[in-house]
Amino acid sequence: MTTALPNTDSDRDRGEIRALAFDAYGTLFDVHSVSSTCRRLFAEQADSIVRLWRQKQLEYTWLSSLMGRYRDFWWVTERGLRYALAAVGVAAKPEAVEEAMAAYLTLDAYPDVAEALASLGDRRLAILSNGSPRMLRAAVESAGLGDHFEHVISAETAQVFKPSPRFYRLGPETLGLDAPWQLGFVSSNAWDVAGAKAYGFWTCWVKRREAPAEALDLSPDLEVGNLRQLAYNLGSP
Ligand code: 2OP
Repeated sequence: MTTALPNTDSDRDRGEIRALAFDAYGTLFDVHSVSSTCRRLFAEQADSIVRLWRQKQLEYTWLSSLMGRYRDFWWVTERGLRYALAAVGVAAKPEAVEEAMAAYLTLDAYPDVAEALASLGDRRLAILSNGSPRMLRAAVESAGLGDHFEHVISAETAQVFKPSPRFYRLGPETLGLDAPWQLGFVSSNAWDVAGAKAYGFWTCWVKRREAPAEALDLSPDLEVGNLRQLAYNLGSP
């Protein structure tokens, strides 16, 4: 049964979409699926570590871009983990840090992803992510999603992270689109959706967690609860 969906299409016309680009971490891949590894490594401190790890990983991408000191997503991810361990007071052995980091290369895809990508198969699909090329290649292969994407586009090419316009520009450039609104951008990270909307994309927010929308003047063109609802809303091109 297809659930009735809030039709929150706003000013962008979805009919102009020529390609869809997906955020990776939190949208296609569940960053909290490192929790089982962290629980084995860090016991009762694991949940605090995983939450702080994701928060710091993102903060370090924003600081890196604002300072003009790009370091790749693997580097900021490791520094975020080191901060989280120190903040929670866990003195982890180097091999434990390595094992937790390795889990980032094999994150679980959310259960709705494969089916939704298959049903969107008559569209041009890409990933547009902060992830380093190696991280994204590993996660896509590990989740068996490789056949769905025409391009896997990494911040590495722009040497700057989201929400910089210099990052989002990679999408239309790589896909050969004439205008930003011909790209439909899909993310579960509301701050990422705001940045993509500011750049001019048609945007869909996949509200995977109970959290309010950003209190900014940049709302998504469509809000869904999962990627199946996105596929249902978009239908065929
Ligand atoms: C991304 O995949 C960090 O979720 C963000 O670009």
